[in-house]
Amino acid sequence: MFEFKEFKENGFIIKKNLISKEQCNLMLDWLNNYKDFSSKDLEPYSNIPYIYSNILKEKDSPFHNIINNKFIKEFSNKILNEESEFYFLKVNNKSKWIGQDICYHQEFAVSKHMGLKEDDSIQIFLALEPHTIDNGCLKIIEKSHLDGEIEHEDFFDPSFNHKLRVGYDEMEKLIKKYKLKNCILEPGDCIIFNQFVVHGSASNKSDLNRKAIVGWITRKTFNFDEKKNKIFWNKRQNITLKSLEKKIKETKEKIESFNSGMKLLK
Ligand SMILES: O=C(O)CCC(=O)C(=O)O
Repeated sequence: MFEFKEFKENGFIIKKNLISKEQCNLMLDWLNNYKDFSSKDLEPYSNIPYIYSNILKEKDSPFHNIINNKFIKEFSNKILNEESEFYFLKVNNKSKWIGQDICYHQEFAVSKHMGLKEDDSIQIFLALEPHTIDNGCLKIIEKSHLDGEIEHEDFFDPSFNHKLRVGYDEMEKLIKKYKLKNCILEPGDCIIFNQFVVHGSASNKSDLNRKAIVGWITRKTFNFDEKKNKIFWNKRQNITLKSLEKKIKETKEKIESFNSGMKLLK
């Protein structure tokens, strides 16, 4: 399989037309009737969906076709050297006008706290709509998996959720060695990538939505390490609390000193 060699060398493959445009349209229609959102599934300060997480609940959901896709099954079994299965599957919507950016990261920065080891899992990212530079396509650092685990720094999204980000200096080091790739995709195109590949995406200020199916595939023998994950989860909440406390203190100081922050010329 040619793709196997490519995956090992570049850390990813792009499988064009993995599913047809008709299948994508069927899935988009299904999502139009989806109502199972919790508040964290919505773009902050709006009612616009960001995540559709319960896409396999109904037996006749078209997303079962992804779980049973022959190419994905054969490819992941070969890469992971064992019978594999989906660990989760969801749809991300980077909404037109307000869709947020995703900081550069490796999946492993999070997955290692679930008990996953090196080369234990792969990620799929399948476009349901056209992905362009304008609507915030996925950007990957080709071959960055060759550097193994890269240091991440603490970061927060606009809803103050804790994120792990590959920082400025690390990105500068990477770009001296590897290329940045804009993953421009048509509906049905699928990227499969190694969990060490550094990736992120810009915000969507365009007039076109950018939906993608996102999933992790792990070996069937993988056991989720609940204890380890709970320690990580607690650590994240404490980092968030500390940062919020600092922000509150700064805001109080600002109120006391009233300073508009602008350097006025008059
Ligand atoms: O939707 C995107 O642009 C990025 C998604 C991603 O990085 C992820 O789910 O790990």
